[in-house]
Amino acid sequence: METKKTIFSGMQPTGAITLGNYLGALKNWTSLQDEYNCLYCIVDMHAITVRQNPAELRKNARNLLIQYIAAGLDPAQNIIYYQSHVSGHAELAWILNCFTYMGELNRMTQFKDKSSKHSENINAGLYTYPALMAADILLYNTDLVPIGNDQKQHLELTRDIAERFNTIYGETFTIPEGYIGKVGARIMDLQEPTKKMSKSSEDKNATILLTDKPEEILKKFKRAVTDNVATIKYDPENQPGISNLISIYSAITGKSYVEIENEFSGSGYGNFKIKVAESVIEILRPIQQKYDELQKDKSYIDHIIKDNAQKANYQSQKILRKVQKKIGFPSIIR
Ligand code: AQP
Repeated sequence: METKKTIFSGMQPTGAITLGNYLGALKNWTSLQDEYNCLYCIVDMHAITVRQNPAELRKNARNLLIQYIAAGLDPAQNIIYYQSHVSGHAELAWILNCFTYMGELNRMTQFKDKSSKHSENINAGLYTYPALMAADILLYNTDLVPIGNDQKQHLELTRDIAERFNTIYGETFTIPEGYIGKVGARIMDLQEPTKKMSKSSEDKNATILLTDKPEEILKKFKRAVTDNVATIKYDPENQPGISNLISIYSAITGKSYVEIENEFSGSGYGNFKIKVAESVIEILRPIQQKYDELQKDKSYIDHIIKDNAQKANYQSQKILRKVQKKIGFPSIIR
């Protein structure tokens, strides 16, 4: 019998998730669940590398878990869980920290970016974030990791750490690969279309949230920054705003950029913005309905949280024990 490959991915509960998180990641995850064993984590331990309000963090984490399910991830088929409920992540991260060089961490562009954004709080967790990410992935013998471009460097480091460990102690970790499937769209900020749409953005008009009401979505698209060229053409360098709207419309409708350019040739920006907004409203409508229903079913969600954490704990213990034995930690006497 051919065993299914394992996929691991996660999102940080650093805010309400955006259309960028959905089109770039979550939407694609839902198409993987039949073919792979998937673990989708809510990486709350990563989130605290930036200062969080505790009540907000707890709320965002629960909402994110509900959004995973509302967007189509089946909790009976995928393991959907909070990182902080599986202590193996922290335990393996410590071990991997001892196999990660400072020179490697110094090269990570995300650390440079985040430390310049949060210059008042450049903590050690932000610096060693890639070792925790390596632990997330290696803890489950993950084969494939669907990641955006911004995480490629971290995956490379994960592979290096795993290979280093395997060379010293013998075959232990599966060496993970990036998942090259349908490439998720990179969605840009509606107000500053040269930077990516981010859930932690301060400008409410810059992001579309998965929970935004239809009228809010329409309003935000109408206010989206465009240009004076007056042609609907995919040209991110010269027309970043319009190109972003094209890529959103393409990710939703499955139409190519050229098809979209032809469909809207001669059309004004105002009309195009409305069409894009309507497509977003329609794709989010069933997700929002399901999200509202799930929010009311506290006991069902609590059951999923408990049940999936148990499954993840069970799987993680196997590899963690193996690693602990290989490095020479004494066995626990039961
Ligand atoms: N704008 C985007 N377009 C496409 N994909 C995106 N992702 C994030 N933003 C976009 C993808 O969403 C997943 C979750 O990422 P994360 O929660 O680990 O954090 P992030 O990448 O840092 O996302 P944000 O929204 O920008 O969060 P903050 O504001 O907290 O930094 C990843 O697969 C990512 O590629």
